Amino acid sequence: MIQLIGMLDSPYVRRVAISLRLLGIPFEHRAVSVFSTFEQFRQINPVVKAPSLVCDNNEVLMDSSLILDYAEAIAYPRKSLMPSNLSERQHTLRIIGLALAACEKSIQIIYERNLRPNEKQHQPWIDRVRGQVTAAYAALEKEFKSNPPKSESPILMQSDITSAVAWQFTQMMLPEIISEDEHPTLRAFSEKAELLPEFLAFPPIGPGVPTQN
Ligand SMILES: N[C@@H](CCC(=O)N[C@@H](CS)C(=O)NCC(=O)O)C(=O)O
Repeated sequence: MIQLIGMLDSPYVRRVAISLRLLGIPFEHRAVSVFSTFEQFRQINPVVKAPSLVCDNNEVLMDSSLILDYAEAIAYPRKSLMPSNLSERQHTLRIIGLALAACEKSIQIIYERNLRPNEKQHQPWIDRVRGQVTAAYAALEKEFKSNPPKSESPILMQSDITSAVAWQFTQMMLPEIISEDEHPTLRAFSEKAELLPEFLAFPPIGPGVPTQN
């Protein structure tokens, strides 16, 4: 059985876990941390990137979007979380790109704060990244507002999963950066998504990023 390696407090690991479940692909989740169990992770993937996916023939994949590309191929033609229509797919890719940028920039702030000593923090860089997180969520809110997901529908697409996971992650880790009140559509969507069985099955739990300060 394929193995998903990484902690669920990583939005990348969590989007893959939820997607695999929604695609109906059986897998074993191994909660190995890139920080607290670095050596154990290195034995599985010397590059130490979460998520990693150990395939049935022991080949190791990394990067959530590439893993999801592989997962889509396994599930094809039975199921897909991506639209096949070109213009819908274009829009879906835009939403996923915004949500992934929001994750990446949130994580850069967390790493800067936690992994570098106080005296080595560079405020102009933090301010720049903060502006990028804010811009990504402002654009996502605008997209969700103008094209709200059909919340009654149980069919979640990859853009929905990644947006909900990203929002939850930033709210959990950097609540002071993105105001819930300024993102009512995303907030409401995230609240609904987090109640779905596929989200509840993979709660965002983990040791977080150790702090040097
Ligand atoms: N673009 C990658 C980002 C993955 C990523 O940065 N994961 C973090 C955990 S949230 C990680 O592996 N951190 C350890 C490191 O980069 O050294 C993806 O989509 O999977």
